[in-house]
Order: sequence, then structure tokens, then C-alpha cells
Amino acid sequence: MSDAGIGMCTGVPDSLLKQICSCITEKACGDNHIIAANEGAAVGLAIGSYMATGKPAMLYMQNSGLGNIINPLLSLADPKVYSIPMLLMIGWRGEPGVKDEPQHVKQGEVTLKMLEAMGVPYQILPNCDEDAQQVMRQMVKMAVDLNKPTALVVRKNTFEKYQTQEPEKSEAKLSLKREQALSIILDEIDAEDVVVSTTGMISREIFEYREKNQQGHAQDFLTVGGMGHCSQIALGVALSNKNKKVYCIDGDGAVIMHMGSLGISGQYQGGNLIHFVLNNGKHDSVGGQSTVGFDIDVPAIAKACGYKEAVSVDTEEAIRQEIRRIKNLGEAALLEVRVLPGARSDLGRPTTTPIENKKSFMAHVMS
Ligand SMILES: Cc1ncc(C[n+]2csc(CCOP(=O)(O)OP(=O)(O)O)c2C)c(N)n1
Repeated sequence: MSDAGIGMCTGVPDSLLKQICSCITEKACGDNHIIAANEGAAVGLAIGSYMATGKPAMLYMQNSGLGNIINPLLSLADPKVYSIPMLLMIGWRGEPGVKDEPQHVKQGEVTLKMLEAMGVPYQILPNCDEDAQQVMRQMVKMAVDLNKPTALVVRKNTFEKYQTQEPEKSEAKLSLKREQALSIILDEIDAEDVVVSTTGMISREIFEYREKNQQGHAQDFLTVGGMGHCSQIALGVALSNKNKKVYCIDGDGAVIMHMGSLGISGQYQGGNLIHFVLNNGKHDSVGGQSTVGFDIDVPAIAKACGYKEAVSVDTEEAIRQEIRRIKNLGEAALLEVRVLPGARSDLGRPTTTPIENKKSFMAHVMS
């Protein structure tokens, strides 16, 4: 990529791009690689970096990230506005004919059409080295010649395994895994309460907890797509049904992706919304790429946003104690639970469909 003329790399990771993300993380030095808060923010970084260096940036993303880039791409980078070259690398989840989860199906169907509608020239990245290099050079050159964004669309299994050399840094003092923390939290939540959980493994682990404990799934809304929006789904439920306690179970990557929502939730004083952030400092669900989760002070941010109670815990005892304390306070509350990254290798996926989830959840919320 650097031979082809790319300057910085930025983006939001995806499991389909896990191998290239590991390679970029290892090879790009310092400020040349930033994992962005969301894909739209990555367009901002790419624009700034281009204006400071004259080199186009490369932006990697899952195709669901197209939703986040549309505005900065069309109202800033487009040739009709500032005309900024950049190369998008888009993981094609839900490619027609390739089996994938429900949240990827529609996005997969419309990915190429969206690029066409936005006037972004694209090529599918070939899966052999020489052709891939040629296509990459061609698309960088096109971006530079036309002064506009171009794209490489990446099919599943395009990249071979990348063996990282650097040992993983982890928070030495943490002892709970996310799945253990979740089961402690769910133990403390009553059957009539409501749970809205975030995109990725958190929701998959909740689904398995309910299966294991034969509890049914009606009280959980799994937010399988729309990363970063589960807190506002929870707020929407809490605002509209004050008789139910609503527990939002979020991830650090998801909170950071749309952090502005904390300011909105923090103002809600209905007293029936409790926000958990399971912070492992990683985008664990898509390969464990770092977030700034351990570099920021989530409870302090929450307090500044208006949450009356916001604390950080990392042990079973503290989780139980804090949940019991805050759940009946009647105030906007956030509990950051710091956990170790990683998940069971045999973790399953929900066996119910999103429509079934919505119907049973609505029946539960309205009961
Ligand atoms: C807009 C968008 N970008 C990227 C993704 C891919 N994705 C799914 S889960 C996930 C990581 C979520 O991280 P976090 O919220 O910290 O939870 P964790 O996986 O660490 O439990 C990502 C990047 C997505 N689903 N949607």
C-alpha cells in the first residue's frame, strides 16, 4: 500500500478484514494508523491527513460502515465539494450467494449499488498477490488522478492468515472474562425486566446464557446490527415504558462509535435505565483490535454527560454490590465493567430470527 502511494491507514475493523488489520497494526508506525471511532470519523481523518501530506489515506471498514461514511463522503470528499482522494477497503459481508448472518443480508445485497449511486469507482480485490497489487495500484492511481474516493471490495477469505509477531498487551489486574461478567449481571436482573444488548459477541453470549438457564429470550433485544445504537434503543424503551427497568448492555467499541448518545441518555432522569459498558479495550467480536476503551475514563465521561451514578468495577463482588445499589436508586446510572478480552471458541449465534426476537420482545415490554 505504501508503494502504491497510500499515506495513513484508518478505519473500523471487521472480522473479514481481521488479517489485514493485524498486518496494518503491526507494520504501520505510530500516527500512520488510527482505529477510528466510526467509519465517518475515519473519512475525516483521511481528509485531514491528505490535506497535510498530499497522500491519499486508506480506510478499511465492514460494508455496514458505508452507512456511517455516506455523509462525509458525499458532502466533503466528493469532487463536487472538496474533491479528496482516498482508497476505501470494504469487507463484503452478506455477499449474495454467500451464507451470512441476517444483519448482513440486505447490506450485502446493496453494497455495490451504494458505491455506484455515490459515484465511487470500485474493483473486487483479487485473491492472488500479483493481481491484488495491480488492482490496488490502479485504484490508488484513479483516486489521485480523479481526486476522489475509490474502493476495493473484499470478499470473504480473500486474505490468508497473518501471524502477528508482537505479544498482546493486556490489563494485568483484570480477572473476569466478558462471559463471566455477563452471567453475573444477568443473574441480578429480574425476569420482568428488559435487556437491550449490543452488536457482536455480547449478545451472542446473552443468548447462550438464556439457553443454558432455560429462561427464554423474550426479555432481551439483541441489536444484531447498527453498532453503537443499542443505548438509544434502550432509552427509547425506557422513555416509553416507565414500569419496566431497562438494562442496556453495551461494549466499549460501540459506546465510542456513537459516544454523543451518552449525553442524551445522561439527561434522562426517568430512573428506569441502567447502562452497562463491558470494557475489554478491544473490538473483541471482530478480531480483538484495540479501542481507546482503557485510555479514557468512561465513568467520568458518563458523569459529565449527566449520569448521576457512574462507577467502574472489575470483580464479581463489586459487580453484584453495585448493581444492587444502583438498580433502585431511580437515577440515570452507568456501570463500567472492565473485563479481559477473548471469548469461547465454540460460542454460538442466536437461533431465533430478528423478527422472532422483535415480536417476543415487544410482547414482553408491553405486558
Ligand atoms: C458500523 C459498523 N462497523 C463495524 C462493525 C463490525 N463490528 C461488529 S462488532 C464490532 C466490535 C464491537 O466492539 P465492542 O463494542 O467493544 O464489543 P466487544 O466485541 O469487544 O465485546 C465491530 C467493529 C459493525 N457491526 N458495524
